[in-house]
Amino acid sequence: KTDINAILKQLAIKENNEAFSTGSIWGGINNSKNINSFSPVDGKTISSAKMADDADYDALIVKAQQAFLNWRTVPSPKRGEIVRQFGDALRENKEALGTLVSYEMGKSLQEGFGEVQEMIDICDFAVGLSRQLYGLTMHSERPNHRMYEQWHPLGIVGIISAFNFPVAVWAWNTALALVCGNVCIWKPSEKTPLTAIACQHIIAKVFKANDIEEGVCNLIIGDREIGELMTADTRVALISATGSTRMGKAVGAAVGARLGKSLLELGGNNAIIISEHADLDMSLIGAVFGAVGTAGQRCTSTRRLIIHESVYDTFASKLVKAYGQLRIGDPLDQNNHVGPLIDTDAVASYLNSIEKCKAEGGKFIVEGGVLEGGAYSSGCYVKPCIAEVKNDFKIVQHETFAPILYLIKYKTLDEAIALQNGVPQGLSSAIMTLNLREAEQFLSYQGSDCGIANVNIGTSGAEIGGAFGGEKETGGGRESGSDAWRAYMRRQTNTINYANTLPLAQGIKFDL
Ligand code: UN1
Repeated sequence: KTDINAILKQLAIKENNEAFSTGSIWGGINNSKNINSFSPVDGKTISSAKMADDADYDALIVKAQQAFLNWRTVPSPKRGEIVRQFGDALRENKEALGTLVSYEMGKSLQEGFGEVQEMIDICDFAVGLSRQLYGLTMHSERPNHRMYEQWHPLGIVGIISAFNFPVAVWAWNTALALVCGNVCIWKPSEKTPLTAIACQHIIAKVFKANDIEEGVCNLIIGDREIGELMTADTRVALISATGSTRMGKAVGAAVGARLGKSLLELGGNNAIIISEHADLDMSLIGAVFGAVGTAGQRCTSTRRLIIHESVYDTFASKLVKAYGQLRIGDPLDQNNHVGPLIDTDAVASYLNSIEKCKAEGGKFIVEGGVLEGGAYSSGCYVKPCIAEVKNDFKIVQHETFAPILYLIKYKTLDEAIALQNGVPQGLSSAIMTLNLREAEQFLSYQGSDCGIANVNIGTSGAEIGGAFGGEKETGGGRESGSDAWRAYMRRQTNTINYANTLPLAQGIKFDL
């Protein structure tokens, strides 16, 4: 049995949940407002964290601004070395942190460990990147001139993260932002403050061991008001926000109003097309993991299956059988496939979506419902369910963060692609097919309109090496691998004249 108290102790939460000695955790000292961290696993309150107020926020910004002045002068590979040490510290704490993620957020232990693995992977990626922040050089149109571009740090990067990946998304942003020379302020989800405090302890120790001043990596525990202060603040150069489309629109508008930079990772409405040329057994694993993994609470969760009419009945019955075998329960017990939803509000929204789906004519082939009593006493455990629907149902167009899977039938690939694209969101997509023509059409300019498009892989479980993000209401931002680092830097074009005359561009003559 998992000893949560020992884990809290290892992560320095129990004995000191206000501030680690290297500081940078900001919670109001005279503030009576606390955030309770409640585990959806057993309904218990794990601990509480103090909320920061406006004055804390201001003090924090001043400290971060000060820290930036020095941090930007540390050579990037040296910053990479600190991130390397952070990755090692995560390796040491993988089990404890992964377990706390599972307990505070409710995802399965395997997925909790997987989330910490993503953090380790992005650290490794960022270490290499710290020597590869390349700019281009260009040929000037003028003789004896040199033109090139450099990438400079932005300053303060504000990170607003969601409960579903309570620590990995922070690490994706932080590891890149740090090697790029920025300082960070993290506002985690109010639903998962303890995993955030644990991460702050881990990273603060690394900074301290390297004699780096406080203020490079900061954690602010607060509610929406703190988020609003950050988004409106011209001292925060970039806001990287992960969450619902509703939240993202508010953040995008506030940051846009001051012409700041934002990187938005918002909702998805991810579909897998199951073609008549699909390997159905492989498709089953991708579809079921995509739909019920993390209890359907990933941005990349599979919400819709678009199935060819010739394999529809066969595949639907495979799904029903597979759902019948799912074990729902304590996510810390590795025998279970599906853990709880994050809280009872999420359960209410799940129930509400099922009702709406039925009202629009959805036919459930696997019924949903809330599990009660005994091991389910937190009230957060629900049954993954499956409904046959039409793509244009209002509820199908909407992202419900819960394990509700919608089935849609198609005849032609063009129709399937149009259905797949026919939603406001554009994060992840997939096709299951062994037919090359179908696969290539799906990946082409006439195919999926999403930021992520896979063949013979489900919609969730992206690796950190690729750029992560999506189009349309998903917000357009890209995090993690590829050249996503550019979002954390400002580009400067430099032209140097080493001639003894000053020719003007475009051949303009201007003699004095
Ligand atoms: C998210 O759901 O916010 O692709 C991120 C995946 C994970 C990340 C999901 N690597 O499912």
